[in-house]
Amino acid sequence: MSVNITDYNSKNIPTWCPGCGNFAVHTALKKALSDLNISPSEAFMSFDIGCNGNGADKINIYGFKGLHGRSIPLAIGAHLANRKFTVIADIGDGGCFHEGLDHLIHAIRSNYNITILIHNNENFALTTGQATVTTKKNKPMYGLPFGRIERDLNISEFILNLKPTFFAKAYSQDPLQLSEILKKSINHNGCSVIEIMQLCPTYNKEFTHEWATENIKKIDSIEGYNSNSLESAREILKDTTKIYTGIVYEETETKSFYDSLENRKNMKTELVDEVKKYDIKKLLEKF
Ligand SMILES: Cc1ncc(C[n+]2csc(CCOP(=O)(O)OP(=O)(O)O)c2C)c(N)n1
Ligand code: SF4
Repeated sequence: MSVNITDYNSKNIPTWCPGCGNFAVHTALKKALSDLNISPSEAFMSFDIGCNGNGADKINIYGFKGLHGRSIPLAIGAHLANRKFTVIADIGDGGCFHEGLDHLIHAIRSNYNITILIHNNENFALTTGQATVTTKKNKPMYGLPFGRIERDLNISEFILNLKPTFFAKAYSQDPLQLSEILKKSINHNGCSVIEIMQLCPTYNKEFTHEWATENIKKIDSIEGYNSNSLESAREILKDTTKIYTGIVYEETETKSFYDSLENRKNMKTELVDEVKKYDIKKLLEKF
């Protein structure tokens, strides 16, 4: 049976601000999943707290909404329990690079077969626009009238330095490109990281569609770009005058975490099939 994009529609009405990039990100996601003929009962998404996390009930899919910054470990758990699922971790730049940074690092180095969707709107939006690591330095933000004073951290370079087996950048208002990237990331057997430059017209007024149209370039337009080369990837991320979208880097040599487990070789069952049930009544009576 073929899957239709509308199968992913939920009855809940989005509460995002008009012009928010989250609308188009959800459209891209639904398109990618339906194009791959993955039904809502074969896909799982984890969410945390944030405007992006408020999308948890806006898509008809198996899901779990957890604490802020904890979307990635939830996705890892779901994936290891049942690899038949397509697993996507949805997270904001705040949750990913502040509350939950350790999870990103270990998901990448372990190479779990999940897709991590980072909504980079350059602020903590749900809590009304505080500065994150991606907020421009010295830009006045709620609670920080003179802006962030800490040094910059280029998160794209940071991600690349962790040597993910799949790393892409996207722009929320280009859902067609994002859905193509998503399809490749879902088919990639390893940890895929997609950093989405997401419009937030409420708290990041400088990052407009006009600015993006002027400054965002597609990696596909770079002649001879080699997405298997870390050097090529470093070159384009160094260029601070432009943002490049598309697949920055990918490699298929590194085995995924699960495929590296000797004790799971030739196993026909998923871990979830092997869960045993014990009657703990007698044990509880002791207390
Ligand atoms: C552990 C923890 N720290 C802080 C908060 C408060 N909090 C909730 S949402 C949020 C901002 C979310 O920002 P981000 O993850 O970037 O997502 P966005 O809202 O921008 O989509 C914060 C700081 C929380 N709920 N839990
Ligand atoms: S505050 Fe920003 S991220 Fe949140 S819903 Fe509004 S536009 Fe979207």
